[in-house]
Amino acid sequence: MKKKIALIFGVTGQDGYYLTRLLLSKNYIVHGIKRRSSSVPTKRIDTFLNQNNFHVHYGDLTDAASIQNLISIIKPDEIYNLAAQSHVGVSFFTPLYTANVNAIGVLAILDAIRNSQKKMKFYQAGTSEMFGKTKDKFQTEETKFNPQSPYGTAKLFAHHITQNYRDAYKIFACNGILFNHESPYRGENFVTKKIISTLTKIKFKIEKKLILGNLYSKRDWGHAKDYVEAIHKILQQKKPDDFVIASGKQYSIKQFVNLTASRLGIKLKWIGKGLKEKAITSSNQVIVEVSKKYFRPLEVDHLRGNYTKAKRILKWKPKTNIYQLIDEMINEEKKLIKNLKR
Ligand code: NAP
Ligand code: F7E
Repeated sequence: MKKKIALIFGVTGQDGYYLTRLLLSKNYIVHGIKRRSSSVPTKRIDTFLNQNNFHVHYGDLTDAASIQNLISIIKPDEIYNLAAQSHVGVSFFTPLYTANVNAIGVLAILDAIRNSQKKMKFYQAGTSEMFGKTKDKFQTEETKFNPQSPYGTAKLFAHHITQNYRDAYKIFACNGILFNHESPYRGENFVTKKIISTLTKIKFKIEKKLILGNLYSKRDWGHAKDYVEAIHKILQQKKPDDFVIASGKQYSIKQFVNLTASRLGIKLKWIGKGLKEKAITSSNQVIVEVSKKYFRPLEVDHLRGNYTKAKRILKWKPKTNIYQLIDEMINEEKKLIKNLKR
């Protein structure tokens, strides 16, 4: 049987790593796009670089010509757009760039697909940040969108333009609406990775303090490995459609700190309020503090997804719970620390 060809924008990121691993295990030929950068950007996917079925090309979502060229040369069966300026906080500092990549870049891919002779399926990496400030306790595919950041707003454009191209040009184009998903491959400046990495280093006396922003926002966290399985399933359906992918559970940042500390065997006591809130150990060492620096001009207070539609149609459900996720991330940090000490 002819091997399927996949093209992944964002192959060097967290989800790019897990999706590449999944598609190679399913015997796909995988092409990935990397940006030019001053340091080597392929750290996460180094392990695949010597495989015959894996190819990496230069390209950039802000360069429509590069997208058009790559699509016309590679002629993929499936295109996964995971590329984005993916940090919500940073999007307040780089709003135009974020919109160029996360919104206009998506339109450039869709337009290249529209102009192609070959039929191609398209997946767009949408986000729970599009719900933003929501009154709904659980968010579904029907929940009203109300984004609270340049990131969420740009992603909402991408969501709608994907639907427009699906309807107008009969392209097999789908949106995932993914809630937060984490792993040992998560970027260093997302809150789960930051908490786990810093608290593990504090446990091993390599660092002294974890400094965070808003402790009271609540998120629905799953494992990236499970979520890329849903992404793949979305493109294997008979009809193109949009799906919420979530765990259905919700924790605050403070609860995530407490869970991580307890898995590491660190006893914490919280004292103070607001910017003076702190966590201290039994020997009165302050190990968690709050700083204004990490607050955003607008916050999304709570997100919790309802993945009923994905369960019914995709036969998907999350496999990893928050304790397993935290333990896996802690174990990876411990390995890194061991290597550092060698
Ligand atoms: P990530 O680790 O930040 O990866 C983002 C990828 O996009 C990286 O490969 C990055 O390349 C690439 N990229 C950034 N700007 C680009 C540009 N101008 N042109 C081409 N590529 C560019 O993000 P992730 O966690 O894997 O998330 C994957 C996608 O899902 C993103 O679109 C994100 O917005 C979305 N999403 C993520 C979550 C989550 O919780 N993880 C939830 C919902 C939606 P470099 O490696 O060179 O930076
Ligand atoms: O923040 C709070 C922060 O940056 C989570 C991206 O993958 O998921 C991610 O976006 C919460 C926010 O993720 C710090 O204010 C407190 O309330 O880990 P985060 P995010 O903003 O939810 C969505 C679904 C995506 O689509 C995005 O691409 O934690 N918080 N203190 C902090 N956040 C960070 N980063 N750093 C702190 O020190």
